[in-house]
Amino acid sequence: MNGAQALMRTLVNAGIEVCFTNPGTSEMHFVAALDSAPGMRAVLCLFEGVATGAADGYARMADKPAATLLHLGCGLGNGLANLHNARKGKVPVVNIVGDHATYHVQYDAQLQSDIETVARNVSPGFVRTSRSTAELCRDAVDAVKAAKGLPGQVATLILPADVSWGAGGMAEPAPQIASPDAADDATVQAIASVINSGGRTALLLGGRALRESALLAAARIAAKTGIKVYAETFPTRLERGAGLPAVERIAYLAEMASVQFKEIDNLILVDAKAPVSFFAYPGKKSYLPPDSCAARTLSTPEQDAAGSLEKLCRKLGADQIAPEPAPASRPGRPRGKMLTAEKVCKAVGHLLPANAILIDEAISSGLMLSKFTAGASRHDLITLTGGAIGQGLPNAIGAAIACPDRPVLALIGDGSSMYTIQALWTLAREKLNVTAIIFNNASYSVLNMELERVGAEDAGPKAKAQLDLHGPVLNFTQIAEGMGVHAVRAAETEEFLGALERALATPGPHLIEAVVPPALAGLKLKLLPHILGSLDSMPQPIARMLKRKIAP
Ligand SMILES: Cc1ncc(C[n+]2csc(CCOP(=O)(O)OP(=O)(O)O)c2C)c(N)n1
Ligand SMILES: [Mg+2]
Repeated sequence: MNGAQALMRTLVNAGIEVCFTNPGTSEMHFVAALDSAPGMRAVLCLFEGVATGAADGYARMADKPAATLLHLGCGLGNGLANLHNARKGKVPVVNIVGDHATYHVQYDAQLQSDIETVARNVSPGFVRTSRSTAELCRDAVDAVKAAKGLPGQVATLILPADVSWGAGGMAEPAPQIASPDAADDATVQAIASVINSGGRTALLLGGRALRESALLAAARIAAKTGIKVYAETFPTRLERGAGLPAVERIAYLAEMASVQFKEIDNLILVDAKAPVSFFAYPGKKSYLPPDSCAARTLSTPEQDAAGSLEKLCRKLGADQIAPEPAPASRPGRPRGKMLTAEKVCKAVGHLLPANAILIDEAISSGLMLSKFTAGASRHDLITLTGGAIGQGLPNAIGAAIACPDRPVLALIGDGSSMYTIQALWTLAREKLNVTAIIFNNASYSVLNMELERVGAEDAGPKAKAQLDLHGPVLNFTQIAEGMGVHAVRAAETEEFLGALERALATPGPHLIEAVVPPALAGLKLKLLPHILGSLDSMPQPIARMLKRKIAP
C-alpha cells in the first residue's frame, strides 16, 4: 500500500466514514485512494469553506468527526472561518491538508506557504506535518484521538505529497478513546452546598450539556430547588421542542443578558464559559454577570457534562423528580398578505416536521424563531457558534449526510448565504433532504443596528452603502436553479406557506427565497438603543417583559 491508501484504511478503521473534499495536485494520491476504501464516502465541495462547514455540521449530528481534504495553505485559508466555528463549538474535525513533497519545499514554488501557521489558529491542540510514509498512519491515529477526545477539536494533519505516494504504508487499528470522567465528589458536594445556601442560583449549560440527558438532569435539579437554567447564546447543538425541558438562552444583546443575570448570585457553569458580550461597546461592560455574582464550575469541557449533572441531581435528592417538559404548542398559520421575517419564523414553527434539524443563521430575521418553535415537535437546533457567517448552508450538507432520514431546515440571511453559496451545488449533487430558506432583505441588516450601538457618528451614504445589498438585488431563485436546486421565490405569506409545505413533502433539496423587509428598521431600529440603554434602570418585571418582546 502507498501512504494514501494506508491512511484511508486507518481513517475508516477509526470510524471516519465521510471526507469533504476540495483537492488539488498535491492530494491526487489521496483522491486515487478513495476507490480503495468502500467505507469512505467522498463529497466534493466547490469551496473549502463549504467543505469545512460541512464537516462541522456532520460532526455536530453524527457525534463523530468527518475528514476534510484541503489543498495546501491557500485551500486551508479558504476554509478557516468554518473551522473557527467548529473550534468555538468544540466540534471534532479531522482536517487533512495536502502539501508539496518534502524535498520540493526548499524551492518555494508557487503554492508553497507556511501551512502550520495557518492551521494553528483553528487547530491549537493538534497540528502535525507527517514526515514519512512509515509514520503517517500513527500520525493519523493521533489526529483522530485529538479530534475526538473531549472537548472535541479541529486536528490538522498535513500530508506531504511524497509521504502520500511513498510505498510501505501500514494501516493502524482504531484508537482507544478514554471515556471522560464526571465531576469529582468534592466538586459536586461544593456545588450542592451553593445551591442549598438559599442564594439565587443559575446553571449555565453549554456544549454537550445541551443534549437530552443533561437537560433532563438540569430540569430535575431546577424542579427540586427552584434554581434557573440558562443555555449559552449560540449552542453547538441544542435538543429542544415538545417533551423536552425548555431552556432559556442567554441573549445576544449584552443589555438583555444583563437583565437575565440581574437576579443571580451564583452561576454554575456546565461545559460553558462565564458569558461575555459578543463585542465590546464604548462605555459598556464586556463581562456580563454582575460583580456580586460568583461563577463556579461543575464540569469543564474535558468532563462528562451529563454524568456530572446526574451526580449533582442525586446529591440534591432530585433524581426521582419528573422534570417539566415543554408543552406541545404550535403557532397558527401566519396571516396577512405581505411576508415578513416574523411570519416566516411562525410558518416554520407551524409546519416544522417531527425530528427535524433546524439550522439558524437567519441573523436579524430569526429573532422570533426560538419562540415560534419552542413547542414544535422535538428537534435539534444548530447555531453560529463562532460568529463567522457562511456556516449555515455548509452545516446543512453535513447534517443531512449524518442524518439522512431527518428533514433539515436551514434558515439563512441573504448576506450570510453568499459567503458559501456554492453549498447549493453539493446539496443538489448529493440529493440531500434540505430545505434552505434565504431571507432576502437586501441588507446586512444587523449591522445597521450595530452601527447605532457602537456609537459611530456621522455615518453618511458611503457608510450606509457598505451595509446595503440593493443594486443589483440578488436573485436567489436563479442562483439556486443555476446550481441544480429547485427554488421558489415568495413575497406573500400564502405563497411562502405553500412553498414550504411542498418542499417538506418532496425529497431532495429546495430553496425558498423569502423576500422580506428588514426585521429591525424604521422606528424599531431608532428606539432600540434607547430601550437597551434604559433596561438596567427599569423595574425588573418590566425589563424582563421588554426582553421577551424584543428577543424571546
Ligand atoms: C466571516 C464574517 N465576515 C463578516 C462578518 C460581519 N457580519 C456580521 S453579520 C453580517 C451581515 C449579515 O447579513 P445577513 O445574513 O443578510 O443578515 P441580516 O443582518 O440581514 O439579518 C456581517 C457582514 C461576520 N460575522 N463573519
Ligand atoms: Mg440580510
